[in-house]
Amino acid sequence: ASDENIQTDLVTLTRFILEQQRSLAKQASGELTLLLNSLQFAFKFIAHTIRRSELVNLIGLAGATNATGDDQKKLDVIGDEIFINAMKASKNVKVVVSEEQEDLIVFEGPGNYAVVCDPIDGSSNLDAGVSVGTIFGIYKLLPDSKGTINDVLRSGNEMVAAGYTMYGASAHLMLTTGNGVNGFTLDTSLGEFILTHPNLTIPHTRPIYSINEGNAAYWPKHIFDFVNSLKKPQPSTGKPYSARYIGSMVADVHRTLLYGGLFAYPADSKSKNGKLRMLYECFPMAMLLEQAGGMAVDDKGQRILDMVPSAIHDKSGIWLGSTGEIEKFLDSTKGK
Ligand code: AHM
Ligand code: MG
Repeated sequence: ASDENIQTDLVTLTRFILEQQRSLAKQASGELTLLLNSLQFAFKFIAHTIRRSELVNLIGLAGATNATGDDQKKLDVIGDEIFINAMKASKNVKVVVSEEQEDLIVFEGPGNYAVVCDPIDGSSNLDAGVSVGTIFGIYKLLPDSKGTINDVLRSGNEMVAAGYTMYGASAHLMLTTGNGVNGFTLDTSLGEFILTHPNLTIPHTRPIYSINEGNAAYWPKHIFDFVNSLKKPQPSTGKPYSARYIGSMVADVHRTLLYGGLFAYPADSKSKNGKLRMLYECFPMAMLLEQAGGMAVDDKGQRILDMVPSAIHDKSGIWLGSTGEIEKFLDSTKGK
């Protein structure tokens, strides 16, 4: 675009959340706004660190002890530290649950929120330059709580906000505060997330399935049969589904949100409760998908957001995506 065509009235994430706060007069304490600001700082910092570390690893820039990365902190540890420090500094957060921390963290001082997160999900893909992401969900503390495990052992329905940032060719933030989904893209020169996908909705159907078929021998028969049925020419189109699996949840869900289709990680005889974590992987993605007009259920077809974890790192099987595709899965699970 020529200079004359430059968009000069950008909606930054900060502007967006301030405007949202003003329109939600009754909850306009501004605390969630401040918390979202601290979150976006963590995302920018992690995005920058991932970019930089690729170079550090490849050419051994100053500060790296060796080119193999042995003496460097692993990126998921750095991501975790960045996240926890940002939440601590915000003074609006009392409780943090991180995939990288066995126990719940409770901060001293003020704060009315609990944040659950996977700071760098899909980190096994990092060395190949595949997109990874931060997944997060936010609960308001229970009335009169000073911050305990009960603030996070709650159903997904009680989350007040959730989303992810995918660190790919650009950093993409998909956010819901329970009022639809909005997508932002980081403009690195401005240092701002810019609203690029307002009111995002997922296509109602799309013949794409995304599942690790290497586990097929461990699946229950009805799941095996269902996935097989997708590989046969479909009555409506005469063509089979396409398979797409990156192996990085944020990237697979991102594609599913934008293009439609089905993403699943079911439980199997090897991983009896599935692989993905209920609190900070399944719930935030389920909330986003539903807010975008899609669905998210477990292997038995129960709604993900209705589940209640009994421990912070509990897992669940998950099927999420376009309503048309999930309904097809639900039909196939009836009575199984
Ligand atoms: P992680 O939290 O250890 O990174 O694992 C979660 C990742 C997800 O991003 C992805 O959907 C899944 O593991 C892929 O698992 P698999 O390699 O078994 O297909
Ligand atoms: Mg993870």
